Amino acid sequence: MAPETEARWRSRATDSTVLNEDFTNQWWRSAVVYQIYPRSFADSNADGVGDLGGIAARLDYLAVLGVDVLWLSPVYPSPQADYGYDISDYRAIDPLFGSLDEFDRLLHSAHERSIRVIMDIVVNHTSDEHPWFLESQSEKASPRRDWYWWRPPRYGMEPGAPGAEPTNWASIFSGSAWEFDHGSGEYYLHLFSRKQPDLNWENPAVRHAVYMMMRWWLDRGVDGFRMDVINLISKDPGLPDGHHLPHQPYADGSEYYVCGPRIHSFLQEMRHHVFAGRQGKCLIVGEMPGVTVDEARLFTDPASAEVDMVFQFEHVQLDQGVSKWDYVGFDLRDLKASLGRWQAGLAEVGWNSLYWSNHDQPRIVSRYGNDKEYRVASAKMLATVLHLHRGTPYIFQGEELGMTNALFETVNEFRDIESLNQYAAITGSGVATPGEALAALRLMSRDNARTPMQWNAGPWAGFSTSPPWIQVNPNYSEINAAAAMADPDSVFHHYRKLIELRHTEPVVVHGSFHMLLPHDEQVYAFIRRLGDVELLVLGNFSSAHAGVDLADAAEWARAELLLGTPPELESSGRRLVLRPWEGRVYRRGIPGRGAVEYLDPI
Ligand code: TEU
Repeated sequence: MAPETEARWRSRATDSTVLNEDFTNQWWRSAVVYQIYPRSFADSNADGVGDLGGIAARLDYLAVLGVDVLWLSPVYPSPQADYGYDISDYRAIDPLFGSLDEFDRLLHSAHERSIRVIMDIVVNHTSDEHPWFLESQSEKASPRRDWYWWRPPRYGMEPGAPGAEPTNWASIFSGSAWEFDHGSGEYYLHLFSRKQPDLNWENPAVRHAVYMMMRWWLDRGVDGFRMDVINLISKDPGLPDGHHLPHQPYADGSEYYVCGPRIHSFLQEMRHHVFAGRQGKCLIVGEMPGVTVDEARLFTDPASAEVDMVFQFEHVQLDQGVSKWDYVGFDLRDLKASLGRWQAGLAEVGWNSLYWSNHDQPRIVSRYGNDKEYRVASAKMLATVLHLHRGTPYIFQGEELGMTNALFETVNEFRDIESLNQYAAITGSGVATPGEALAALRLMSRDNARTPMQWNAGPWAGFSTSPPWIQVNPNYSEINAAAAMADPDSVFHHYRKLIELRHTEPVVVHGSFHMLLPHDEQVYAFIRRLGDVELLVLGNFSSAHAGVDLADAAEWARAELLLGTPPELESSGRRLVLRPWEGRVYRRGIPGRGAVEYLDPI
């Protein structure tokens, strides 16, 4: 990396000398990451599927937005059974997306714009078409047999018969987590689809093959990795049966593979072998379903030398009951309790990632916001509340436009393996009618996030000149990047301002976090404090005006309004008033720190 570019990046790191703590090695604390799902971002060769050429053509858009890092969902060769999260060659680019040369050019163009690029690496499992698995499956004596989890049928059971699986574990994509291989008469483990066999990280040869591959991409200039389900790589080698779930054909085995017995030693070994000598240059974020606050402290404590931050799932499962398909409604107090706990838990050690959306979650404005009358207001408010927490924000493509969930009429319009497997499983077993199954998919399917990026009001929303692989959301004529960039009051420009704030205000990056009004059902309110600067951040999660009862409301009402629109209703001494779905940010200097003392940091 050219020294001047490094210098320009370091200058971006908000002046941390204020705190005399060396954050320069943790540049990502003041960075904002933009996630691209290449299949749905921009198509440059008219095949209806997004590609690297499409991303390259939109780098200036991303530079105007002001993001610091691009996270590319997988672009490696893949049979696309799980749209790239099933990799058949780790050291190439799928022709669907382009070529290695095109990738190198994209990387260079991004770096020229001071935008880093991290790759999505999927090493809990490979594709069943990866040469490693094909060789492993070829014969029991294969030198790669132990690269995967092969086991004989359950003792005394007819091979291939229901119940003969080595354990009773459910796959995360429905059905058993074991696939019977007629050729060898054994089963192989796949926590996701049968086309995604799990790698056996107990085998050091597997681990070192992965480390060499990751170094290969770093040597090529990439700036780090988002590591897919990385807390699932260590399984309890005894492979015990899991506990049965009501009305489910298979059991929950997660206690034997989520944050398994050797997870910390594997991640420390990975960090050492892959990132030694690259101190402070890369970002490593681990996706960790089921991770707890205490575990995240260990994973992200710099002293552990494992990962820089994790994606936890608590705040995106609050509206889910026994499964993601069992919608139970949303209560703002649950959200504040969850995010508040993560803010407190990682206040002294480690670091939080901050996200509402990604390629696995429905659109947040449709989920926790209001995608009808108050779409713009709620999209802005949700962004304000999230981006001003302490941690690194992630924006999923289209979130900066306030894109909404799609309108899927029939099951044939869905493309996602998780959704289609779920539909087949619950309608096939009679647990749900097709109508009930479809209703659940409409709410929670990952396809809600994967409809094409809406660039303009032209054909196919400007995503492609050909029919896309998945339908465009019909509201693209209103919601699109061209219209948003032309409207200074748009959700896009609001995100731009939030990113600017993170780049210019040390309190946004380094300030302590203090939750307010935890029991208020309408308002999300908190304080950020650094030195003698305080921010008050407010968000109204309702379609009604909301009062904010604070002892020093009158003082805040006179403070500087950093973001949001001046209040229409006069604030009384003890109460500020927010419009429906409004977000607002005040800043004040703490005079002689005599200011009102709030709740201790929770
Ligand atoms: O997701 C892991 C994961 O936890 C999700 O499958 C999640 O449970 C579910 O989708 C929530 O609805 C990662 C990738 O992000 C996902 O796209 C892949 O399908 C999965 O791993 C397997 O690689």
